[in-house]
Amino acid sequence: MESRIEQDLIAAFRRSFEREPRLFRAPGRINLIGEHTDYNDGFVMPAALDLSIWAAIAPRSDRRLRIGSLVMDEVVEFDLDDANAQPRGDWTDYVRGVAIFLERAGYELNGADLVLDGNLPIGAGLSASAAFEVSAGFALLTISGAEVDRVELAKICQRAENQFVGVRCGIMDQYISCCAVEGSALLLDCRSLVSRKVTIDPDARLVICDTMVRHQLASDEYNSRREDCERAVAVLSTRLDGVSALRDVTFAQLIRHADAMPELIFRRARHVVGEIDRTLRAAAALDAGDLKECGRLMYLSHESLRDDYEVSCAELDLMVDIARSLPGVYGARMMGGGFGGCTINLVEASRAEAFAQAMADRYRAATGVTPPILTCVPGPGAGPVGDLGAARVLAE
Ligand code: GAF
Repeated sequence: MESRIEQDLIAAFRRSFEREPRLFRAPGRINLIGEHTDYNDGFVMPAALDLSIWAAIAPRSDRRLRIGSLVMDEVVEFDLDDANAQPRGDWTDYVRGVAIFLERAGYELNGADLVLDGNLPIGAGLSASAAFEVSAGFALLTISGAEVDRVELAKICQRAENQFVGVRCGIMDQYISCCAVEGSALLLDCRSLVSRKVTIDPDARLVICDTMVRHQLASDEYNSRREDCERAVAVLSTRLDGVSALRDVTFAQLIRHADAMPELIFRRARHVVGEIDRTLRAAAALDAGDLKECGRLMYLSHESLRDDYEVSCAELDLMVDIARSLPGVYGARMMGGGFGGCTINLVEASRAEAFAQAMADRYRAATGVTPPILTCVPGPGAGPVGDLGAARVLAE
């Protein structure tokens, strides 16, 4: 039995294209800790949300892509053979970008009719863009008769976002959308792309609180943080052997060479080097069932993102301050790229409901905004929905 959103998508597809689609789904993500470390070859600890983007798709006999959504009246059309493809500056770029970069990677795609939509809020830092890319990529590959290599698909989706959409994101969001494991977070080494499961104590809940702040300039700020990291690496690699990313630098080495770089660049690097270390410690703490230590590291992560990396905002700081003052909270921090979006809170299971109520009340009293709050139960990665393909994935 399809969910409501799946039924709506199928109905919209039938209306637009007068035939039957297949359905694919890709989840958004949360991240326990490890922020702005992925593009520095560091470690992250994401899990899949049970909110997703779905793609309804049917193949065409020509090389055209026709893309619609539940909320968009028009159907946008592209030619897969257009050698001069330019981004339109809207969400269809994620779909078209992935198609272009799948072909550049050697896949021969069929043309297709697609309708995409989901229940993942856009611009909330829950990685809707990666979910658009991955659901479209999974769908296009499958109807073109190709095997889906999940890690390869994640890399191609990241390339599309970097080079077609123009955001120089790391691999975390696309990786977890493709490779998430139900019931666990993953500790991902963003250099080797090897991950392992991290189990969250059943006595704790991951509570996501949305500030409702959507920052317009976030992608420019994001790209500029990445350049800051590259400047730090350029300096450190002239002084230390074997440094190709901030992952290769220890805290002691960074401090020793602090005078070689501008203070701002030093602070950016201090965040990244410290955050990689915090992420590994948090994984060890969770392995040992030490929720207090994991929470302490989450608070430190927030302070570093706020003060050294400067990607927080007043509303995120307010939410973390409120969390600190509430009973049963192990730790809290801003999550994702920053400048708005959500916090992630590690909360005692028995207090999670009271926490959500108190957070909503106090945030509303301070800002006038009612924050959406949800508890994340880590879900599975992308795949086909409700057909033989789904059975195959479940059996893997
Ligand atoms: C965004 C990016 F897409 C990720 O790659 C990651 O860098 C994150 O911000 C910050 O940790 O979600």
